[in-house]
Amino acid sequence: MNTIKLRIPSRNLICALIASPFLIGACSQADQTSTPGETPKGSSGAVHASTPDDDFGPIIGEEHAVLTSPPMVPPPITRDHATKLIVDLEVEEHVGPIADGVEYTFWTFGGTVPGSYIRTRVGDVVQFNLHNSPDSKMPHNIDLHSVTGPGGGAASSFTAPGHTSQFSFQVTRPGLYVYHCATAPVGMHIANGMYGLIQVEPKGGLPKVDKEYYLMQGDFYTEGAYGEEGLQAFNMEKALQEIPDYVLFNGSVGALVGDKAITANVGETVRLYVGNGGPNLVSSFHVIGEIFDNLYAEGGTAVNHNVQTTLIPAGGSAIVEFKVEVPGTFIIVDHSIFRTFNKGALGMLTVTGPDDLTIYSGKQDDRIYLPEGGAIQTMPTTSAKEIPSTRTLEERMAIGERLYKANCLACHQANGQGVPSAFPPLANSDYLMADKQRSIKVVLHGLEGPIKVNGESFNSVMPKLNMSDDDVANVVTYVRNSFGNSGDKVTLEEVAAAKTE
Ligand code: HEC
Ligand SMILES: [Cu+2]
Repeated sequence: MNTIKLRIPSRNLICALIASPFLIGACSQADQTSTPGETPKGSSGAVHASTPDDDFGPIIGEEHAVLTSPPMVPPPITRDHATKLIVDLEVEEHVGPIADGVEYTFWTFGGTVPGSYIRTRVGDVVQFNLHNSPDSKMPHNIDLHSVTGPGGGAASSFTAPGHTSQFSFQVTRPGLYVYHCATAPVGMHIANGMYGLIQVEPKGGLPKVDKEYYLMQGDFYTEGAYGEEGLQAFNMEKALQEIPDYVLFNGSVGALVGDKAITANVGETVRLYVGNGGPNLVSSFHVIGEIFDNLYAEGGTAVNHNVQTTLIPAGGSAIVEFKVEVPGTFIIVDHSIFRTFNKGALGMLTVTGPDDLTIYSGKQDDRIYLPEGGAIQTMPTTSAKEIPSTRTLEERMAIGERLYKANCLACHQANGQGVPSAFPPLANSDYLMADKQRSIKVVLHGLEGPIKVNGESFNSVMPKLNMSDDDVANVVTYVRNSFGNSGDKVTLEEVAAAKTE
């Protein structure tokens, strides 16, 4: 043992000094096998040493995963072996309330924001069937942070409307993981609600508690300010500036308030599985009037105790546990507190039962915690960037190619070939080439409704992309001179003209 222990630091030092990724891979593998027996295996809730437990036992049988909508979670897993776990998750786009009198077009995993809760046991081989509803306008995919593999499954799960993708992965590390859509524009898919949690239970499960709930924070960016009535469109500009109108638990203002509050009885232990979908903000998660007895920080294995507020990164999670000792209403907040009282990040845990005047004596009045209402928000007006008024065709092609890859490729594909019945081709597109002004307008404003491209009918939505005039000129120049198309350069004047028409 002594000799092994002495070898480790020196090998690590060598590994750290070697730049080759192949050698580093070999190093980390050697590290894993050189410390057998030093880690307590499968001890749930314990702080693990560096060596993960990769002995999952045999995979026995198969079952269909129970999926639940927030704030509920499926029952704890009781089987003592890994299995083949079949998950069927449907992506669905719908208009729903984001606040009283305010509607938003949500894109969802399983019809809710956050998406369905998925519960697995370490070692399970998950067969994932991602269905994209035929009513969807967009392709979607899924990146699960519990997956070890490129893109977390994103590349294998790109699914056009009305299609199903299947892929499999083994869950090898216990914890609480975020999943989200990773289809470009990624930020927009996440901002529209495409995230949820997948739990990987350790062998033997987590310690038993009385109540378990599922909460997930997300930030939303709308054309209108907080509370402005009507159907509100996604606002790319605010998303880029990271100034949300709404910061929410479970997808709408009041989703966990009043008779929708989560509940417990005095004396019970409560476990909250908390995620943060972002896309931008980090949460300072706090329950007013409680202390987290146990905190699985960042959804990992190490347990901290007696914590008041925990940071949950965008794309991260936490598991918090506490015993409720007195009755009352406990307010769940993001302690970046304007988000709570002015942007909607407020939930409630209602605890019923007898008072304990030693622990807390005093009158409670939860009215003082109710949201203060809409904040007055003025959006900064954007001033046009300084850009050269003339660019050569070559310059516009070079910049346009980069813009195409970042903004258009996800839908129109690498060679502009599109996706049958979902995204029209730009390659040899008669629609694109017939009318230059019209093609500029498509990129400026997006496009909705029936069109014909090369004899094929499309009736879908292309989102507004909020590009500068210069970038519109660059990318339209690029697509009109690529993939078998040939046209001339698009100028700033032509973009300006298309805007004013
Ligand atoms: C989220 C998917 C998506 C993205 C991103 C996207 N488009 Fe589109 N695009 C569509 C859809 C869907 C249509 C058809 C809309 C309809 O049916 O009315 C379309 C139509 C078009 C058309 C007209 C039809 C044709 O094939 O000629 C052009 C031109 C076009 N897009 C260019 C672009 C460019 C350039 C970009 C990047 C700057 C881009 N699109 C980004 C989905 C997308
Ligand atoms: Cu998506």
